[in-house]
Amino acid sequence: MISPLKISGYLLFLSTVTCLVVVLKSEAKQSKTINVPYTLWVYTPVNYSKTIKVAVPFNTTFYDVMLQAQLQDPVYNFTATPYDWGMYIDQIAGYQQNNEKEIYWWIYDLDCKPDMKNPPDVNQLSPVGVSEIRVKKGRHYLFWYRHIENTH
Ligand code: B12
Repeated sequence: MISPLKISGYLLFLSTVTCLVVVLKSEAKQSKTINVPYTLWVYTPVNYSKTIKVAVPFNTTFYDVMLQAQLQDPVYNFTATPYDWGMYIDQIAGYQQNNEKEIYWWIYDLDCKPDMKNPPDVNQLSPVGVSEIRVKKGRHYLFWYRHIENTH
């Protein structure tokens, strides 16, 4: 006959092990590294295109991807201004936004590689800025320097 004390001891041990497994699993998921494809396009029609892959932990912000990208390749150098919404990107690769001509940097969150023959539309614009985008496996991020028309 097993004593009730022993049973509760076993149960306590089992629940501790289960908790430990759950914690370890979630930590492993968090520390998982993903390769994030980040593309630059300039003008419409696009006359400059470049893609880089940046290795970052899952769920990192896209702003952190940008910081990492500019360390890997100086073409990805950018300037940003802080607002309540996070960081606003006003220049990448030497292309400064132009208020007069209404040309800005637009961020697209895509489920496949951007294709110049079938460019993304307004529905594929990210609803949030770079500080709020959490990068996910399988997503492609495009920053397109283009006119405001059909975007906002
Ligand atoms: C005008 C405007 C723009 C202009 C900004 C022109 C400029 N900077 O000179 C344009 C059309 C270029 C633009 C772009 C974007 N915008 Co905008 N924009 C607005 C809008 C309609 C009004 C802002 C404003 O003038 N406020 C009044 C002034 C006095 O206050 P302000 O603080 O000085 O305003 C500045 C900031 O808001 C900044 N700004 C504008 N948009 C964004 C977006 C982000 C993420 C940040 C950090 C700053 C920022 O530019 C404004 C003018 O200098 C708001 C909607 C709203 N109701 O606020 C959306 C809004 C702020 N934009 C939004 C978004 C998502 C974007 C984009 C990220 C869209 C995209 N997918 O590319 C891009 C920014 C990309 C980048 N380069 O970082 C969202 C932000 C939501 C969020 N949680 O992040 C808003 C709230 C619209 C919405 N979806 O409801 N935007």
